[in-house]
Amino acid sequence: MANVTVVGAQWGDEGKGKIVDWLSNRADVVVRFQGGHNAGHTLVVGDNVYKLSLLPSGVVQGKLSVIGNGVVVDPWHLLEEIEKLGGQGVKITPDLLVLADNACLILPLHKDLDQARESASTQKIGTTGRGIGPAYEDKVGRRAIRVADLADPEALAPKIERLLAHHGALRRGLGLPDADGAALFDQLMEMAPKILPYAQPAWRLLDQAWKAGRRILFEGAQGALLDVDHGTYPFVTSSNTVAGQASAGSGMGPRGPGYVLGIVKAYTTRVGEGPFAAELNDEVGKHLSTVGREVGVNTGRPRRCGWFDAVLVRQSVAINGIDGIALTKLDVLDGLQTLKICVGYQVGDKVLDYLPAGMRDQAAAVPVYEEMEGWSESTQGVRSFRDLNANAIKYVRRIEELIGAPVALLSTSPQRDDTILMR
Ligand code: 2SA
Ligand code: MG
Repeated sequence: MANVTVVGAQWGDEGKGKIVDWLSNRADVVVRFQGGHNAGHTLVVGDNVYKLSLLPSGVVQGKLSVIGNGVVVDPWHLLEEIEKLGGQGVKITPDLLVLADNACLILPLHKDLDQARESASTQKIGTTGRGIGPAYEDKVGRRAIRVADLADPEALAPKIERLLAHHGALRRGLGLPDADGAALFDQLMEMAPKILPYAQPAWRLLDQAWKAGRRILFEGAQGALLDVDHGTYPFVTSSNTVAGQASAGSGMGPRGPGYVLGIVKAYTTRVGEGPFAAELNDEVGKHLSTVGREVGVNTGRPRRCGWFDAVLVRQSVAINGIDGIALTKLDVLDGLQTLKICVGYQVGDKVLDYLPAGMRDQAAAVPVYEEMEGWSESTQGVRSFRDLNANAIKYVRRIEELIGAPVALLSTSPQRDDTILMR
């Protein structure tokens, strides 16, 4: 296996954690390249359930794990997560975990801003409230504090001053008290010795790993429809979530991503606000939500549920360069009499076969559905494609046809071993 990049092909929560964990076995290095601790990856290994939000899923398998430069890092959260996993018997040391020294930090003031904006705004995004957006703003605004700055207190002090000058005005506008620069400096200095042992030029380590023939697995977070360019803007996260970001967010360049595996749930969910044409507010929606246990890993928010949207996933296949998909949670559809697949959007008097870019068009899109017969048999835990019932097979084949990509993996339960390799 060459390098593999795993990305969410919908709005996140497609089951990336399980698939990355499954693939980690066959990889030498696992790399996160965007997002932060807004991600929520659940790994079920036997009786153990691991919930990760910032650490690459490879840590659970003891694989060399890298938090790349494209990630925004809340260092206090990172230390907590390391400790929490330690309590579950997963020991994380600087031999196992590498943090890019050029990654930008999420600070308490970013979280303040994220939360204050969400409560004040008339157009809520439904963010995770973890400071992700504001941290990326400071990164592209060239004001961020980066991991490497923690090793240089003399340079850090004026950087904090500049950052606070910018945040002062924003905070006052939202009725927040001024942030205390001296206290922030002290907090950072206290934390620095715990974080710095993990800090390294990650691009260099990846370059060496690549040259030594190591297999690298890139672990995407969120999903393509939450991408800041390609998603349902402005109801998106603040990073590029598509596979192309694996290059820039790790420092490996275009040779990085390799085979692109899109993770696709057999129906659709989304957390937070924003357009969702195939959303269901009926009994079927309730079925998907309850049977699929559709609740946010980090925030515990219920996820909105709807039919499979082939328009979105086809677009996702294109913008990510997806070679094959892993289809997850097919078993959640067990017992539904009729299944619908969204195959187009009616916008005004036109039927589109793609998601229009305009915010009002996205909100106005009415799904055009195709119907299929469901099945009553259980598909849960099925370990061979031939053992699926005929209607389930038809459904999977129809999805392949509509999205223009083959199903490479089929996951039939949260358990690591309930994974069918299709080709
Ligand atoms: P943010 O916090 O700025 O990234 O929020 C912006 C939008 O991105 C969505 N978003 C997510 N959607 C699904 N899953 C995510 N991760 C957690 C999980 C979510 C949780 O995997 O369960 O625990 O609630 C995630 N992260 C960001 C978010 O809902 C906004 O729509
Ligand atoms: Mg998730």
